[in-house]
Amino acid sequence: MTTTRRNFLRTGAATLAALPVLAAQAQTTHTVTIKNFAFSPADLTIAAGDTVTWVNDDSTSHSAWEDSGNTFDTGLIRPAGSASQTFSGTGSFSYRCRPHGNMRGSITVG
Ligand SMILES: [Cu+2]
Repeated sequence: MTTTRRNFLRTGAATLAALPVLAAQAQTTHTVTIKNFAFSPADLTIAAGDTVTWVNDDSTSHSAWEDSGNTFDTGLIRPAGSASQTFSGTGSFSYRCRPHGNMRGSITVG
């Protein structure tokens, strides 16, 4: 079978049209559980566009506060509560719980 120029162009256009769908499907929500005064997983690597949801399984309020204070701050998450943050750009972000500064974690956006 001969591939005509017209067929080639049609195939190429179909491939390009599928790309945004693939990009949308690649976005993932990751869960970080807060329990016993610790983030789990403490260190998490995600892709740009992904969302991290912190779920507080402890009986006291916690937060996830990026160290520089400029990238994200969930504010206090009450027991059984959760907070989410979407990371659009790449980078490495260390964070801590504001009331309990020894609770530490990191998000690496690759
Ligand atoms: Cu805390």
